[in-house]
Amino acid sequence: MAYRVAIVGATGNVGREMLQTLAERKFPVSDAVALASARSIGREVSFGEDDILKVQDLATFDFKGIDLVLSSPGAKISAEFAPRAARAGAVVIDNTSHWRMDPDVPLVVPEVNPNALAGFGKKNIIANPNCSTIQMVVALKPLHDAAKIKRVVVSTYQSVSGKGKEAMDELFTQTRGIYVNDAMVQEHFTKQIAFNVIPHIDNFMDDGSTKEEWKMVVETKKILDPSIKVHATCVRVPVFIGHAESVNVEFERQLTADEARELLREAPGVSVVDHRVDGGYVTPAEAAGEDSVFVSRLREDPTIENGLAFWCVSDNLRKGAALNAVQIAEALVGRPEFKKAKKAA
Ligand code: 2RA
Repeated sequence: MAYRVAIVGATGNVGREMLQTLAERKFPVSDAVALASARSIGREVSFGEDDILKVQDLATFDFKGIDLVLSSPGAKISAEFAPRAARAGAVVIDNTSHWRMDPDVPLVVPEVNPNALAGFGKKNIIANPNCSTIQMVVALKPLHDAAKIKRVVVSTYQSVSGKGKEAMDELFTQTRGIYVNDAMVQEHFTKQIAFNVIPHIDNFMDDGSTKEEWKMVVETKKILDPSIKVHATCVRVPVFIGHAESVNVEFERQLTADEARELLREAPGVSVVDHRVDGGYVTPAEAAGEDSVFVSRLREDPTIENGLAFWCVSDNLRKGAALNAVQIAEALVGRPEFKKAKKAA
């Protein structure tokens, strides 16, 4: 069976990666439709090696007959269009923050909580978690199953592609400008991003944390276990693609670094690269374009009881967004609830 698939936000960083990932993984697509806001109508996007799709207007598109929507258009747009697509019978897999904490919307990382997909029919919407949450929970899941996590303290090093194409251009322009002595252009970041780091991603909340940090807290609880305490500091770094995280975990029982390494080696979606020599770890430049969550620098933390620290890196546009969405689609179409809903339609 093949499916009619619409990509919403098809001209953005994640939308283009979704098209690429669908083609690479040979997801059974009978018909692909590229949708975006009115200003992108008529632009062309590639789908696989041979197909070019002309972008159509999201505002007027009729979703009748579409089976699946993969979307990454911005939270406000998603709030408006997703229920419209769902009413027309499509299942929306949405990458924005709008639906993630809705109790009637599953928030899914297929390696971690695939069974949450059973609830997709409540709204016909499934949420894709935030990029920084996805890579962390993929690495935490096998460790939590083995030794039950009490608390996580994480610091992120997030690439500019998480903020979109214009943000990538700003890093490029500022870097070049510094070398050739051009005036500094600063539109998309609150401070200079070239040759700098910025401890601020998304809006500030009343308690002094940022929304990106809040997302890591509440999404980890929803996906993995509500009893896990998470404290996050999210930082933007002058890297184009690939988010890195320094993760410190406190468990209920002791888990040695060797045990953790063995568990992670067996875990789906994880690649362990952990050699205690120069270069024996993975950096964002090496993770870009790859599907895995890479775990390095595993070591016990003797400053707390049952403490463990590690470094993890992943391509934020792939596992952090497009790949996770396509994996959700793959898992969904294999589920009996989905097949039953399709038959009844
Ligand atoms: C970022 N978390 O990196 C966002 C993207 N979802 O800014």
